[in-house]
Amino acid sequence: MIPIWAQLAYLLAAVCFIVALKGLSSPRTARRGNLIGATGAVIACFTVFASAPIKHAVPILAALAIGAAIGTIGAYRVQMTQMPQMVALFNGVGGGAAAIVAVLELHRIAAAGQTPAGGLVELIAAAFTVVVGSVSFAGSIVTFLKLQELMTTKPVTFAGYPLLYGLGLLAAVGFGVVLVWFPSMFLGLLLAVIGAGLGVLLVLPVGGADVPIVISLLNAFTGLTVAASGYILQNTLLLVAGTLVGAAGSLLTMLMARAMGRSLFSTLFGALRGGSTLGSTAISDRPVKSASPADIAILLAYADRVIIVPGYGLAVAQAQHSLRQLADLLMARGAKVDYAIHPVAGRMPGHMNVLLAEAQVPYEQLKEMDEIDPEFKQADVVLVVGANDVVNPAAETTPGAPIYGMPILHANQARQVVFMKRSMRPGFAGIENELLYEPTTTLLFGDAKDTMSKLLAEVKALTV
Ligand code: TAP
Repeated sequence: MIPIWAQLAYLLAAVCFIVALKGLSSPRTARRGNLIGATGAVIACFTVFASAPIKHAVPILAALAIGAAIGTIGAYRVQMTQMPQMVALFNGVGGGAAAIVAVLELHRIAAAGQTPAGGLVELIAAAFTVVVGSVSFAGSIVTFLKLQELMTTKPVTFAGYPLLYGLGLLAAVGFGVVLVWFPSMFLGLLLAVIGAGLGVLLVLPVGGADVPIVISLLNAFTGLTVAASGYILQNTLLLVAGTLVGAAGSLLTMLMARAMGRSLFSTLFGALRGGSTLGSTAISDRPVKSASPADIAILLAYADRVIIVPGYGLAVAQAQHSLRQLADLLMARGAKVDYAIHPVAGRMPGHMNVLLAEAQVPYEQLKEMDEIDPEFKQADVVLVVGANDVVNPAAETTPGAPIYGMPILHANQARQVVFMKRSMRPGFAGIENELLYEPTTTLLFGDAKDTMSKLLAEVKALTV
């Protein structure tokens, strides 16, 4: 029986998780939300230890210390651009842990030789946790390998894929049913292997640009397995926390798929129909117009309306601080300046918001896609800093392109477009951007941090 104080502590932790989610929904309150969520987790861990006698406390505490050390060092060391991989790994470990708990419970139930207290439902929850937790674990490892470019980021398909996947699903359901009638650790392990195989198969056909959507889906899977293991262990907090993660992950998955202009099904299995293939990365040698920082400074200094489109290259170059100084200077000269934030700019949800918030850009200047898009027609200059796919018209004009159907920022409607990038190489989707060749487009070649400093110096010189 859980003491009343412990039940109240679990309730407090659950409230912390809900308030944390609310905080995480806006860049302004995200940091506080994160801290509140972490506080909830600490309260939950403490309550587990203090509310009942714990067997094997020493190895559990040692595991906690090792995990906390790895997590802390990893979080400090990871580059902002590698955050999705890190989230994938953390998520996968959560799914794997839930699967291990369920296998051990099956062992306990089988050894006791009697129907568990929760009856059939507990056994169904155990079978579900083992399969889905293993899918999440193995799938997350493949997403990590793809995003870290330790394996190809292109969709991987092969002739017998649908048959193999179908057989895997059948085996998971079939052995799951057998396990419910004859619980054993062996069947649990067999289900874990089948789940891991399904996880690998689920992620292989997904192209690099869609991998973050799958990370979010696997995150939702982990949430559901944690909720199910809460049922197995009769722990209400696990049930609540898992349900919250499952619901938040499902919503995020749907929102991201919508931002990419695709259904979840075509995100996962589009490559099998020959749909989501990556484009050619060949670089065309057609002529483009390029200019020096001094030329672009004149263009910007005399513009009344400037829209900045930040992208992945801004994060790589870490040019956000000089970009903000440039924007401030242009505003001081009387221009109206805004930042157009595409939902999948960069490499993770909210990437540009985090980056620009770090440079103290006021939130009011960060405009979401729907809000800013009609304003491109009135813009004198659009400054595209390290972005590419999010302004690529191929998303509207080229059926079969990997980004076809994705809503884009219509930078092409502005009077002048300036691209700051290092070369003619394409963006993440690997396809050419026709906008680079338009007569209204000028390229300012170079690392964005370097060229941004030069541009800033030139605009300052014009301002004095
Ligand atoms: P991308 O299309 O990847 O383009 C980035 C551009 O930055 C490239 O053209 C690159 O050109 C330039 N660049 C790279 N390093 C630079 C540097 N140091 N200085 C200046 N330029 C630099 O970026 P995007 O427009 O932000 O689009 C995001 C893409 O990532 C989309 O395809 C999206 O689907 C995908 N994706 C998004 C997410 C999320 S959830 N945000 C996650 C994973 C993938 P050069 O090499 O010529 O410099």
